[in-house]
Parts: sequence; C-alpha cells; structure tokens
Amino acid sequence: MSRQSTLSSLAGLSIATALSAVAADDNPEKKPNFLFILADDTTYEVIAAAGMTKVKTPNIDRLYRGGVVFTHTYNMGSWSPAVCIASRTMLNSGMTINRDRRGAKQHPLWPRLMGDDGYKTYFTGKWHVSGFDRKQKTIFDVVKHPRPGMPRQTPSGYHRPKDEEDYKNGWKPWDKSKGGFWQGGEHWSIIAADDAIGFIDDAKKTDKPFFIYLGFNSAHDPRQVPKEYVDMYPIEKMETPKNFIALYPDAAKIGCDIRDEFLLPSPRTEYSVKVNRQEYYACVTFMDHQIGRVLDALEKSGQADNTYIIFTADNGLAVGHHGLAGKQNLYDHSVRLPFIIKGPGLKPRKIDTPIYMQDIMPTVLRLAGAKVPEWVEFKSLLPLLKDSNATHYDHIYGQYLNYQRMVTKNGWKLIVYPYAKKRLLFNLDKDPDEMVNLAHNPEYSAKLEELEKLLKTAQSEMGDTLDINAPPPISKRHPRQKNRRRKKPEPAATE
Ligand SMILES: [Ca+2]
Repeated sequence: MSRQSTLSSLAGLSIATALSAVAADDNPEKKPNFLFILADDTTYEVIAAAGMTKVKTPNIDRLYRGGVVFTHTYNMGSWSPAVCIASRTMLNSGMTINRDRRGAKQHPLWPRLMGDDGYKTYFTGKWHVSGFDRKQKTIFDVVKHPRPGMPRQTPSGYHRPKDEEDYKNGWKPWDKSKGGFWQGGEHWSIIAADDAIGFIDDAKKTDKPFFIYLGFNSAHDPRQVPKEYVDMYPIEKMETPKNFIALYPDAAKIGCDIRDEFLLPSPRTEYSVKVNRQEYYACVTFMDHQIGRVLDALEKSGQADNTYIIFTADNGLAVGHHGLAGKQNLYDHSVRLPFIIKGPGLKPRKIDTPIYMQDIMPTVLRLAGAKVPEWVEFKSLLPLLKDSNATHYDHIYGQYLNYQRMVTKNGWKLIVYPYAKKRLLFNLDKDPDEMVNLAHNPEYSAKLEELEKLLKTAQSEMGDTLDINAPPPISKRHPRQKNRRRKKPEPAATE
C-alpha cells in the first residue's frame, strides 16, 4: 500500500493517533509493527501495577504504565469446557461465541489477514484454535514451537496439596521429572521468548512490517517454574481471596465438576489455596521475566518506536475464589483479564469502559490500515483510544455451555444457572468480589427484572437459543472433561 493510500484509509477512519503514528515514522512507507503477547489463564488481578495482589510483574508493569490499560476486559465464555479454545477461536475469527466456529472455517483468520495486508507474520507457542492444524503453515509465514492447549499434567499434580506433609513429599513446580513445561529440556516460556526475540531480529532483515503472535502457555497449569520464583512468595505471606469458601455449592450443576477443579483438594483448605496461588504468582512472574527479555530485544532492535505492543490473556482463572479453581465460570476472576496496548501515538491512561479482549483483532487491523472484513463482529477500540468517553458496547455478555449465562451493565451483573435454577445479582461497584447475592432482596427486584430482560436481548443478539428457564437435558458428552489427552506433547518443532 502506498503512503497516500495508507493515509487516506486511516484518515477515512478518523484515527488521529494512528495517523500521527504513521506520519511520524522515519520511513513513512512503513506501517506499524505489532507484538501481540497472549498469556494463558491469566486473570486481571495478577498485574502488580494494578495494585490488587502482591504478585511481582516489573515488565508487564512497564507496559501498564506506558500504555493504555483497559481495566474491564472480558472473555465472552465458552462453548467447550476448554475455555481457551473458544476464546482463541473468537479472537482469530473475529466472530462471537455462537458463530465463531463456523466463521473460522469459512473465512481467513486474523494472522492471514495481516499477511495479506503486507505483514510478515510470526507465531510461537499456544494456538488452540478450533479445527486448525497447530502448525499453522497457511496462516503464518513463520511458525516455531507450536504447542498444544496445555503441557502434560501428571496425576500427582491434582488434588494437592492436602496438607503440609503432603506438600513436602508431593509434586513440586521445579521437579523436571514431571515433564510438562520442562518437557524437552528448556522451560516452554523461555523457548517462546527466545523465538520472539529471533523473530524481532529476523524482521529487521525484511522491508515488511511484522506481526508477532507470541502465545505463552503460562500461567495455565501445570504451574511449573524454577524454585527461585516460588521462593519469591513465602507461603506465610500468601493470602486467600476475600471470597474464599471451601466448596462451591452448585459446582456440578454449573458444569464445574471437571479437570481444572481437580487441581485443588476438595473441600478447599486455606493452605491449599495459598500454595496454588503462590505457584500461580510464580508462573506469572516467570512469564513476566521472559516478556522483559522480549521487550528489551525490541528496544535494542530500534523498532520499538514503530511497534504496538499488546498484552492480554485468553481468560481469567479462579485459583481459590468462590471455592473454584478453574475458568469454567462467569465470575469476574474467570472472565476478566489484563489488557494493555502501548504504542506510537497512544497516551498512557486507564479506560474503564468494558470491552471484549477479542476487540483487539479489528483494532490491530485498523491500526495497520487494513480493511476489517464484514464478518467481524467484535468492535475496534480506536474510537475509545481516541476518546476515552466514546461509546462502545451497551452491555457485556457471557455464556458457558448450557450451564451458565451472564450479562453486566453499568456496574450491575446477573448470572443465571439454568440447571441449578438460580439467579445471582451483584452490585459490582459495592461488591467487586461478588459475595452478596441481591437477587432475592425485594429492594432490587426491578433491577433483577431489568437485567433478566437485558439477558434475553443479549442472548438473541448472540444467536443463543437456550431457554434459561427450560434447559435441555444435560448432554452426556459434555458435562465432564476428563483428562483425556494422553498424547505426549510434541518435541520442539521447527519452522
Ligand atoms: Ca486459557
């Protein structure tokens, strides 16, 4: 694309920031680069700069302080117990939860669109998009170390630790004999960062702008890292979440009697939650360290000024909130995730307008000056990046199989459990930990009714045909996700 056509397409989109970014570049012909960093199972509260937990993330903090932070970023849920797959299929197809699988088969995916727009596209790490070969030869120009949905867990990594004695003798994050992230001899997070650093170096040799998709498998379990990272979080200093309970009362009826929930013993103990959160924080910090290496390499390459860096995750994770361990629920800890975009022309600030993480797909296309295809349903963030008060979505929607539905608007949230026949109504402004269910409080009956109507509207918009008052019989195929994957992870593949 010529400079003139780039500028005219950008100007047509009324994007002052992108326009100035492109125009300000030393080489006006060159479009901006993109470093897209996608973490796995990383909830919104595990960024130190956000001040919500005692996790250490000095490098993500660099992005947080220097970029635009969207504080209320959601994943829409999942049509599979493997929430990652739905999130990533939506991300790469640009289509919402009940249309993304078909769309992903019918239309070119996000990285292919970037390639078609003149980008050299690079991929390493976790892909996990429904129905696609992980090697992704036709989607990216360069692929290194494509990984499955998760490293291999071992039976000893479940239902632990029962107590301090069990911890002493049991599974440890740094025990390389357990494979998983250690499979192949080098931790997968290190390899992913090494690959990204290689991509940055390679990109200097081409005239094309780059699009790097760096998919960490962390902080998904198995929560494996070197011991020194676990030691950063002494167990006596760990805290249980405010909404800690020993058992979630409706777990089976909301589809939460599955693999992720077996990581902790049941009933949960404060000790087991503290150990799991210690290891979770350690995984995030270890990933943060690798991200720091990539950011440093980008700086050194001289390409940072013309590169948008995005850090986000596919979904959140409970790790002891509400008596839950996994991400198969619609509480904020499991549907909200970190989202930062830093780059040319973007003034650092926080925006609390709710967005979906998948909005990044059309956003990047527009920042690149590419056309957003008509099938893309998620919204570009450029109007919000230009004006923090711009309108975006009217409400945020969530669904998990037929077990759970959610809608949230203006600080209020309704969760419906069709099989458990329950409604949960939360005032998120007063009760961010979602502990006080107001659904049975007559004072809020009008609010409940309003959100029930809104949920019906949202279901209709999203092509969700579930009757929440009369759900179909529970499918025998789906209620449990046993640990079916028995294949060993692939050895280190090459491009
Ligand atoms: Ca995930």
